[in-house]
Amino acid sequence: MLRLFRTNEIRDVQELEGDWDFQPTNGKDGLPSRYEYRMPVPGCWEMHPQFSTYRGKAVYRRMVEISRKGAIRLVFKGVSHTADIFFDGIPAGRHYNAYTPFALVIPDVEPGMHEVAVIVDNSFGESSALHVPNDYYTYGGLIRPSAIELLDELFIERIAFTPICTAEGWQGTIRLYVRNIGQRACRARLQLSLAGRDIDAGEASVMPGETVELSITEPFPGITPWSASDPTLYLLKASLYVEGQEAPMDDLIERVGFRTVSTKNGRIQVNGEDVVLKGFNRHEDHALAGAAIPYPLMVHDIELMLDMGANTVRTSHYPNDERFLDLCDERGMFVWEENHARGLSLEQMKHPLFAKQCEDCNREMVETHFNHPSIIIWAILNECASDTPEGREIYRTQLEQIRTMDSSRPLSFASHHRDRELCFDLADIVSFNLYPLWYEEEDPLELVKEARRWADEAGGLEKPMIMSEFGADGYYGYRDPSRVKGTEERHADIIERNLEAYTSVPFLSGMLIWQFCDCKVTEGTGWLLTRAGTQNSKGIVDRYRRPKLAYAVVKKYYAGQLRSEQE
Ligand code: ADA
Repeated sequence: MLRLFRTNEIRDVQELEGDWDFQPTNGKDGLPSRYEYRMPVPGCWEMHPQFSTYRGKAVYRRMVEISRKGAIRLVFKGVSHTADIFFDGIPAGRHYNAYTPFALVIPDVEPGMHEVAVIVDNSFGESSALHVPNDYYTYGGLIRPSAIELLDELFIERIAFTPICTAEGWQGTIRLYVRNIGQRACRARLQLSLAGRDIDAGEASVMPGETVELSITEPFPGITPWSASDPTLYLLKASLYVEGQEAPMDDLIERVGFRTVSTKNGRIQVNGEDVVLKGFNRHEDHALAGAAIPYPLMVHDIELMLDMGANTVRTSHYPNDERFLDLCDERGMFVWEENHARGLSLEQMKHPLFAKQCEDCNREMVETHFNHPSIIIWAILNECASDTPEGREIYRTQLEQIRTMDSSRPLSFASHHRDRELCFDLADIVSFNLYPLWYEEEDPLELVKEARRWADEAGGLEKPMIMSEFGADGYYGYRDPSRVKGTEERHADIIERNLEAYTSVPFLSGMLIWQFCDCKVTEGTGWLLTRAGTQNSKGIVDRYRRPKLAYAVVKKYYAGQLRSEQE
């Protein structure tokens, strides 16, 4: 299942799920001559008993049947972490970053059987600026779905929908991107349907090798807006006609919602109404599935969060699987989505490939996830060097890059620099990662008030503020009346003291617990990579989703609070 709705009725799309041939290459280059193993896709190789700690290169290979002559497009929703794609043994493209989708077009494919092979590499190395040993685990494999699409010379590459609320009612700006992969200039006509309206989206000439943008803004009277309590979604169908042909050549279906996000008077508004974000940071990690979380377990995660009364999830620290974002759209769960970076020092940010790898990640995140109404915040660079003048320039560049692509959502970044932060003026929302009662013996109420002062004095005056991380370790099953650090009791106490403080102050627009579920971390040296059990144990549920004592505490504050707000 690529998405939770059908994305094409005309274009022929074949999902490449199921068992692929698999071979670790143990450092050797090129494709192997023999495949000894089978590996499920989507999946992580760490789920195979022989590869539970394998880090390095491995090849996934399968045969595909192409039914007609022409171009094909190979779509990968997530390969962890670097992918080298081969079609019939010939290099077809490369992609860096586990957490963003990418696609490759291969022209002039003959009908018949063909080989698709992917060299997957999750090792750390000099050519990787973002993927470094860290407080989470980068699994290996084709961790998200993949597909093969049959194309003609013109196709709709993507659609970007922006809802607009005016005094006259709801409108939508729809931008369509049509790409010519053929040999001749073509004239394209686009037809749209959305919310019961059929719309002529105009015509354009597209030269070979070119991608052309068409944009229209239309009124959509009588639609029901998307909100957390009533997450109404609409299918936006685009059909592409080529001059001289009666039937459409290609189509693309997106799913959209009408809602606005704004920041005024120090608060965050959805559809003009102030909201307080109550939720979790979540790593895509599960004891039985690694980063390739199957759909029923994604549903389980979101149901657990809803059961506790949460309304928000932060995709710490990378863009998430589109099926999970689809689910958030459907269940009315707000999303803070961020690019892939955690805790990089200025020296790491000066890596020669850092700027390019971030720019690609930002672009792929915003372009591919643009239409999810649940995403209400884009963020960058969790806990990086935003306390230095050089770091500030990098933050400025990346925030500008995202703002140019999408000015309809507020931007933020999570900072742990306290009164040394230099970038609050660049963002729309100020966000703090602070761990009172865990890393420091501080009082959460005093600290949150102090954080507001730091923000006000450092360019964040009158901007909404979020406690984007707080929490404590609690080892599942370690219960002891002593309530020492690490017990479930102490974990629950610390979560309670934090939530008590954050729900009591009038100036917070959000609180996101670190974290929803325990997650595996990279094994290494130093305090971060030698965490007990090689995992970050600050989850409210463990890696199997078994609730710790803190679960009931969260539910008391989130679900109880939400109920009393409605009354
Ligand atoms: C940081 C970081 C998280 C996690 C957390 C912790 O704030 O953003 O990824 O490492 O601390 O558990 O200490």
